[in-house]
Amino acid sequence: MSSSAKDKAKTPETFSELKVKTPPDNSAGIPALISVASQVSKYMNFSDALKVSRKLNQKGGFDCPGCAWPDPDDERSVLGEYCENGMKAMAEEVQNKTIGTEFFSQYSVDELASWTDFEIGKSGRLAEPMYLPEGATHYQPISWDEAFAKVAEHLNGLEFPDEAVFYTSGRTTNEAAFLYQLFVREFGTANLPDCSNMCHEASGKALSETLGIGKGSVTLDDLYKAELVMVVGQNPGTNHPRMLSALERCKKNGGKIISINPLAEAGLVRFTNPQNPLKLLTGGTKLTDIHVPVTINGDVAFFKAILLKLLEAEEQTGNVFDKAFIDEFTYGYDSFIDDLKQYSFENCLEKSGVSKEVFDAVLDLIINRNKIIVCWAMGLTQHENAVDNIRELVNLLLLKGSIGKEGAGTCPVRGHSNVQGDRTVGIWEAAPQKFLDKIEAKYGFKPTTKHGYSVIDAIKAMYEKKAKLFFGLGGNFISAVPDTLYSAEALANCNLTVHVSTKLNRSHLVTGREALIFPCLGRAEKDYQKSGLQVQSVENSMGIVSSTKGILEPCSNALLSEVAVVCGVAHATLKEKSKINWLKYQDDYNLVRQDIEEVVDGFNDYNNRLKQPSGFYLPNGARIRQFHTKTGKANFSINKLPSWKLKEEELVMMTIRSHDQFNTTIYGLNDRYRGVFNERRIIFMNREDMNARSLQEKQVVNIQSNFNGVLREASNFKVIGYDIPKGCCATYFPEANILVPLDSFAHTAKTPASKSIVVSVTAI
Ligand SMILES: Nc1nc2c(c(=O)[nH]1)N[C@H]1C(S)=C(S)[C@@H](COP(=O)(O)OP(=O)(O)OC[C@H]3O[C@@H](n4cnc5c(=O)[nH]c(N)nc54)[C@H](O)[C@@H]3O)O[C@H]1N2
Ligand SMILES: Nc1nc2c(c(=O)[nH]1)N[C@H]1C(S)=C(S)[C@@H](COP(=O)(O)OP(=O)(O)OC[C@H]3O[C@@H](n4cnc5c(=O)[nH]c(N)nc54)[C@H](O)[C@@H]3O)O[C@H]1N2
Ligand SMILES: [Mo]
Repeated sequence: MSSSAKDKAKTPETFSELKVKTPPDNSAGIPALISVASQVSKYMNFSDALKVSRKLNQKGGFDCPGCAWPDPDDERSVLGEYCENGMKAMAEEVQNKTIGTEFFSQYSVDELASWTDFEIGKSGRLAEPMYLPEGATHYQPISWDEAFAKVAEHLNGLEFPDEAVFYTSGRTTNEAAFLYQLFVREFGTANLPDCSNMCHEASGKALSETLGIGKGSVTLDDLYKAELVMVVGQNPGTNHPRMLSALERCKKNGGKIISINPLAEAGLVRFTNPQNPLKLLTGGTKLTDIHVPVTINGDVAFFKAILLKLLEAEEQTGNVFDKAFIDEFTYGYDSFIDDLKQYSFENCLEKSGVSKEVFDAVLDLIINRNKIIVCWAMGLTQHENAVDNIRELVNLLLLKGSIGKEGAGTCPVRGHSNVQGDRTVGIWEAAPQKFLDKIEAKYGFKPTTKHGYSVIDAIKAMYEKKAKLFFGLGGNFISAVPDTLYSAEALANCNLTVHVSTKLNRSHLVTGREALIFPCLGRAEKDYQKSGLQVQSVENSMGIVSSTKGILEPCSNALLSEVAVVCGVAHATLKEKSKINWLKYQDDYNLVRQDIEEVVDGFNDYNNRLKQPSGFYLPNGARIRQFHTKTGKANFSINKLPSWKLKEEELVMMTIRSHDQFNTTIYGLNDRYRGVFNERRIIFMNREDMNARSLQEKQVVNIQSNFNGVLREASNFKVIGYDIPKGCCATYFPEANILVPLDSFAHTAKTPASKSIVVSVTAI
């Protein structure tokens, strides 16, 4: 009998040989080069590696799929604007192995599901379309035409268009994403959940409401010129390594850096720029001036403590706040201050878990500085009160007039390389009416105005059989979403699951009754269409749109581009009913960009401006103090202190990334910067918490989460004593996703609260 969807969704609970060392206090440098060399030599052809390293993030080259950090507008390193983890991302995509009919006839779906995510990922690049018929144990080959016809038959067989769910992961380019949402809307639904729902959705909500734009306001140049950069809930040494070069430049110009994080992440402490041979020998730059070991979800408390002391100083001296800015550009100051005054400084500081000494040092750095940037990522967005976290840091920036001027502003650091662009061009289950009106005006059909499902709603709808078809443009849904076992049942309830992917992943193995895998070109590969070699475009974390063009021959002749897949599915499904000639877009992507120009603001002269070597900036109101909010001003907000009531045996757990993974793609089993080698099933704990539970180093435990009376359990994790605040612990994503309750998410944004899960730990 074949294993259940739940069994297949779980990561195997086996161990490797765990080694633990003292975490280093320096990042990048020579060990980073060694790590790249090892990945490249194991998994890539040498000539590909050479080509890729020369073109990665170069002007006119291709955009690294590793992260959304922008490339410098001015000089770019001659060694290539790449980093250790960027090259690891490439070694993963440009693998020297492919898999197709032979591989899938050899291994059943059940067997593949028993492999670790690391093993699944290293099997090779997907090279042909595959189909899993109902009841079959193995995937089998299928032609593209037949595959498109299958999707069309299922879609057209649904009772309502809302029974289909169309997920997007953030690697999809602007061109593919625009066409995809256009197809979905013409088909008749707005069910467009995306990885952003699990990522920076809370930032988008908080920033739109307070500053009138759901994106950050700063440019790289601002980072170089800031007097103070606060890096909150983010681990750039691992997840955005090129950001460290920008922070280094800021330091050189006299800027100060504060990191606010339960963990003293290595990259922030000291950084050796791998592109600077002198630094490699001399040991690098100390980046962080003050590290603030805040407790998990202690950020609102910490910011409130700061705000209270700034207010006190302002009342005494009258020169701490930027009153001219507050008067002219903001709304809600008085009620914000009235609310703030109700909090006690001591209580806030205690709740933040930060010592008075560290607090005073931080206050000292903030009080007289007026060019402040706050950078943040998942440490702020994946909590129930995530929107409050972000609104509270905006309050600080507003008091200081630190927005819309040089060297100051908001910097939510995006994850996937084009997650921001996807949203800009319409991947949005709750798109603004203005955008829908433009679609109607241009194409002559009326898109539904009903909001579609976000990720969490989509899972519930599939579980309840209200949705019956799942289509994923990229990503690894089952491993990325919360509540793995519930979500596995949700997917298994579908009639058909379809994934457009470069690599095999667990989502291909936790299927609906039937399943399809559509193999597609990766970023580094040349995209040949009728009109010739195609260029595509992406938007980075700072709102710059630039071109990306593959440089390697495709790993298989059977691959299609994402654009071609979308056009193929749309054409087969909508046929003559469609108002759109789908196939013409795939012949020439310039035509897609012409349409984007007409429908989305800020893309005028798109095709021409894309030829500029560094791309072009999209308009950004907050950057120029034009706040497109309901009040027409930048809004102060009122945020509550979260109230944590842990029982004695409970801990708060965050699920984080190791240094050797890209989300659900596991590059290797090490987490070098945290001193962990050869194992991922680990839980970092404070040593006092270990003692209180009589737990030894490397002891095997089970972890339970009890949420609203529902018990979830993840088995077999090894304990590692670590420098983490008392009452807090950490595990890796996706192994611990099984513990993240589906109903625990950010209020109003629905970002799963994967950084604050209440758990207890039991020895076995
Ligand atoms: N190499 C690599 N690069 C990546 C990714 C990857 O997996 N690998 N993923 C990409 C994606 S999609 C994203 S979204 C980003 C993710 O980038 P990050 O957000 O840096 O990733 P996480 O590992 O989730 O790290 C969150 C950090 O927040 C801290 N933290 C957790 N809870 C709290 C809290 O309550 N308060 C504070 N102040 N800090 C907290 C953790 O200790 C950790 O340092 O990176 C992108 N880039
Ligand atoms: N517990 C917990 N859960 C989390 C998080 C967390 O911190 N903790 N983080 C959340 C975040 S921030 C995010 S963004 C999501 C990530 O969720 P996803 O974006 O769904 O997951 P990824 O692991 O990035 O997707 C990897 C897969 O994408 C496919 N792929 C790679 N490149 C391409 C390409 O160019 N085209 C196509 N079509 N496919 C490609 C490959 O098949 C690969 O297996 O996970 C979320 N889940
Ligand atoms: Mo993300």
